[in-house]
Amino acid sequence: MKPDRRATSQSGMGIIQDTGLNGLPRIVLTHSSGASVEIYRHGAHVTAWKNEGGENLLFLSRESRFERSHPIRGGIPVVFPQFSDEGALPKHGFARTNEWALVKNGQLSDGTVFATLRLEENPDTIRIWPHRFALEYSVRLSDALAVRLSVTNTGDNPFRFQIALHTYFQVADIRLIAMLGLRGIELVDGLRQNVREKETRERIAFEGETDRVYVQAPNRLILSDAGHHRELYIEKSGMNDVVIWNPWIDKSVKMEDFGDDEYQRMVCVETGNIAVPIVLSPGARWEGATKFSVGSE
Ligand code: TA6
Repeated sequence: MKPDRRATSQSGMGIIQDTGLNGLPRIVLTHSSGASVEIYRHGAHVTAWKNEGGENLLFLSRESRFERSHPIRGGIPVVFPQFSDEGALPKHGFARTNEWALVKNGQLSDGTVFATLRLEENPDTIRIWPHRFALEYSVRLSDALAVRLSVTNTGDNPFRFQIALHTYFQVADIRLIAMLGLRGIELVDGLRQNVREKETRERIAFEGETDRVYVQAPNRLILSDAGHHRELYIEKSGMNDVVIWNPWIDKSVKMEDFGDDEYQRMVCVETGNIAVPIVLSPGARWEGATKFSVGSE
């Protein structure tokens, strides 16, 4: 049976907290321009970033589950403390399947609206990852979407982690997009036994399944979406690596929470620290950020 996806919503400026799909707690930020962001506390998951015209710039699968036991498919999953299956934890860690608390929200003098969410260890995380930590995630909406993530070691022993924002962009046609800014960067190709090589292309087009980590990628990248006549600008800081991913045909069919044809309308461009895990000593704090904005082509 398909999950009950009914949502209750209110409209308004600023910040509302309400109930989203399947009764999951949700936060909606609305900017005076009409742009908005929807965040589920389940995973601190940004599921929509809409422009003034109400168009969602992020991809969200029509087959996504909205259940406490599963990550949401699309939007911006927060990956922590493990990337993919590069360790013994559940794939991409546990931040995306835990409920975060809303600790702060408001409006800045320039009109930016924001919400800050927090996740700390709990008996379930301690059982699989025996560390005390505090994650804070701040989501700011202005004419851009800017997110900032921090990790603090609140325990007595050092720990190591990987972290990423697994952002799904909504594109008009995967065959018409290109990633710009990665030429000359070393990549690890997850589809070819993690072979390492240098990217030679100025414009990276998508012609099949793609799953690559670009190590020490530049801080400013462009996703050109010719079908939508727009460019998405991705600016990162404190995050070294970039992943590009599209499941293409066969993998899409195997993913039960993803439509068979949906690979044509999405691409993941992920920012994070993946190739070299971060080690935090007790009391230490790490911080990284990514800003997304849009321009016309
Ligand atoms: O970031 C790329 C990746 O690790 C791929 O290998 C792919 O499987 C994807 O993430 C999605 O993972 P998920 O656990 O959300 O199905």
